[in-house]
Amino acid sequence: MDTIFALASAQGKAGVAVIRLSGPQSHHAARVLSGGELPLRGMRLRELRTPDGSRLDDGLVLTFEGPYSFTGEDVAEFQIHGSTASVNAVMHSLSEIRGLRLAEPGEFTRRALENGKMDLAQVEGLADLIDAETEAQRRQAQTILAGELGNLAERWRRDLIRAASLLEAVIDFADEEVPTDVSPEVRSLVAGVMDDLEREAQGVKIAERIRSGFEVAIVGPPNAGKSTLLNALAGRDAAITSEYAGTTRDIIEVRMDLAGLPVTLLDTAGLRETEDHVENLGIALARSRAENADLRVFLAEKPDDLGIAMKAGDIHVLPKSDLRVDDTPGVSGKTGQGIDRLIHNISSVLSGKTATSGIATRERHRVAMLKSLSALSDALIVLESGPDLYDIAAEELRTAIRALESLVGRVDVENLLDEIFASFCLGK
Ligand SMILES: Nc1nc2c(ncn2[C@@H]2O[C@H](COP(=O)(O)OP(=O)(O)OP(=O)(O)O)[C@@H](O)[C@H]2O)c(=O)[nH]1
Ligand SMILES: [Mg+2]
Repeated sequence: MDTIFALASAQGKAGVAVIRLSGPQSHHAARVLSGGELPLRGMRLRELRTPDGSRLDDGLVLTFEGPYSFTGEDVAEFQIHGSTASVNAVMHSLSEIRGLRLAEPGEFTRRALENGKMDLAQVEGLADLIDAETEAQRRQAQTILAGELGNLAERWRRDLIRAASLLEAVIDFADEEVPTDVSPEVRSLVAGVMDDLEREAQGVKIAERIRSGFEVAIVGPPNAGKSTLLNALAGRDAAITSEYAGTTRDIIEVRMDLAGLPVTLLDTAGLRETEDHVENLGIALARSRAENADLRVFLAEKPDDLGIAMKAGDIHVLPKSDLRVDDTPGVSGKTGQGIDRLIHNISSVLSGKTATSGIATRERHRVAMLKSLSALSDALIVLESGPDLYDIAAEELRTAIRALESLVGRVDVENLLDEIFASFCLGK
């Protein structure tokens, strides 16, 4: 096994940079640069020197002894001053030590997976945590990283193994008197797991939104003030605004953290009948993006003459509230009036949607759960035929169990690993 090293902290200037090593030579390499003995596990402040004696930096040297480390191997870390030149100098010295090489993206985590320090779902949770920008993303990633999907899968697996073994007991003792009918217990175990799986599979769609962001489209007639509103929400001039109707033609996207939820706001072309070819292209784009968005904000006097149907949860607000003489509530991108209430309304609709998210977060999880569900519903059908077909029912249960095992990477995942690790950054 090679010893690998990489910068674990971000590239660029920083107070401190962390360089991590993992593998059999990692403690040896740490001793070479820090000029002396190090504890198997612990921390020392040392002067770091190149193998031929010139000074690199002062730094903390941390050592971890496998298997009690992130990767499960012997690990060492240098915490040095975070300049590009200091990092490069230390990395260069490490590259000259025999048996050491630069890590590939995700390689530390891959070793942690291979050494059983984390399961595949936790690896995905870690990738999500590194990418997390908002509080909802952080919380969701932490749940997976803590191993909760693995725990859930383990509970389902135990129930299904119990169900399969009940059936097998009947098969094994087919010639003898079997005192009890096992099918009610099998049925109830299977139905319990199926309920959980259905709920979790449905929750994945929302969980994926938390990972990748909700889309909220602002729609309305030309000149309603959509672009002005987008700019006010974004806190910057992301879109051009003008008194000419038909200013916005492309979709303008602004990513923001809206009360802890990741949201991509879409400003769209004003909806109207027009002869202008380019404007019409923009209007068609506006309609299709608005249709597919998670939520639409209708900025219009009347939301129903726009040719886009309002769906449950959509929000209607009256435009340019600063110009109104009556006191009907509305919003003004110009004065900021009503913006807080609009943000509150958007975030409460989206938070309402997140309530149905479960623990599973990815399409991969959903596919595995659906596969398991379909085998379980087949098993229930076969069970109806009585003990003669119990062997077939048991086989269906085993198929369902294998599908669940793929959630945490016990089986059938070799082909997935490259894809999952491709999303990792260097040094993780
Ligand atoms: N008084 C007032 N004027 C506004 C408000 N919002 C926008 N305006 C003005 O109305 C005009 C149109 O604003 P935009 O934000 O470009 O409108 P839009 O809906 O994006 O228009 P299109 O891109 O053409 O569809 C501009 O002159 C803005 O300054 C508002 O809340 N109050
Ligand atoms: Mg506009």
